[in-house]
Amino acid sequence: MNTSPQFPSAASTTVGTTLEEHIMAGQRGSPGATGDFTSLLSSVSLAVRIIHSRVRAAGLAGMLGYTGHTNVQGEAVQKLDMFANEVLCTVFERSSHCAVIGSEELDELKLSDPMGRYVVLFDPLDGSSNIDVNISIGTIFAMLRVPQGSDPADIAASLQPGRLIAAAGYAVYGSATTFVLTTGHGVHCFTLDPNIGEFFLSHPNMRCPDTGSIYSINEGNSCRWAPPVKRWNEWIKTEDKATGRPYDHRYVGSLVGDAHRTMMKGGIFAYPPDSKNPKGKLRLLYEANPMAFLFEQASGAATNGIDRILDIQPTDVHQRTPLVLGSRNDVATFRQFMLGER
Ligand code: AHM
Ligand code: MG
Repeated sequence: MNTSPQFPSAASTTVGTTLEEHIMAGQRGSPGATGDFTSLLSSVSLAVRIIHSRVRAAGLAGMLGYTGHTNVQGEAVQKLDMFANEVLCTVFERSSHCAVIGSEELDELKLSDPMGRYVVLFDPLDGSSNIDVNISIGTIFAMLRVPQGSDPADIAASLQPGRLIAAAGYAVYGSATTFVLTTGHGVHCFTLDPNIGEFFLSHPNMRCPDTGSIYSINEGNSCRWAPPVKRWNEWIKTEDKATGRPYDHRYVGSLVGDAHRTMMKGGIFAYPPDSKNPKGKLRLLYEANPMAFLFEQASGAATNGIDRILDIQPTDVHQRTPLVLGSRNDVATFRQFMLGER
């Protein structure tokens, strides 16, 4: 009798597929696809690998003669978030498929190729306050189609609700560099092999658990919260075996880090409004919408505390919103507190 372990055959699993193969398979499965979308996704992957390489060297910036503002050649050393912004703008401008570029680091939308069919919106380096302390940071992006017959120069092309997103994703430059992507057919996570510069599928079909046991919020802001948020916060810390409370508390302070943990382990991340940030802190177009699209694709949920993030009609490119995302049951419980139902 053969007692050797049964490994899945290479053909029976998609784990190990490269990001490029995954993107190409998506194009083959979409009859009539022009390849523009595929090409834009490849551009993001290239930008993320370039940013990864600079992030990994960031710790050396204080050594080897770097002064902080000029390097050994006397050239100005760019801040990492500015560098990431330029890399993304450059790859999208070169792609010729991108009509409009919007970035958290740009004051205004940038018109790119008038023939382009896509709007790309991104936070080039999320969690930038964590750069100098070697904690996970990341890149967040969303791609939308320019609505048929509309002029990309018209700002309305970029101010679309998140439910119309065609693709969204984020990269985490953490203990490994991972790239989490959805094109509206589930969420897939790829891990970078830095030696060969290739992303490999490591977590296909990610699913955020329906209920978790971790809550993530900047508790230092608690004195500035409205009473319903304070009540929810007390509730989640109160012992009750039947409902798995108290939840553990984790807060990285980089949305990509906190959201990625929440996606993998479940639970809830919240950045509610407070007296300092009455409209919330996070940006609707560059942070909340892409994350909300990913969480809904992974069976999770994302609201502003009450309403679905993806239904918000943006009115301004740099608009902020409260953001509550994670396991669908945990997000629903938070909503009950906000509505006074608990
Ligand atoms: P940014 O670094 O792109 O400006 O993003 C804002 C960050 C998020 O990554 C994170 O969730 C949040 O701000 C943390 O804010 P705070 O330090 O107030 O807790
Ligand atoms: Mg950010």
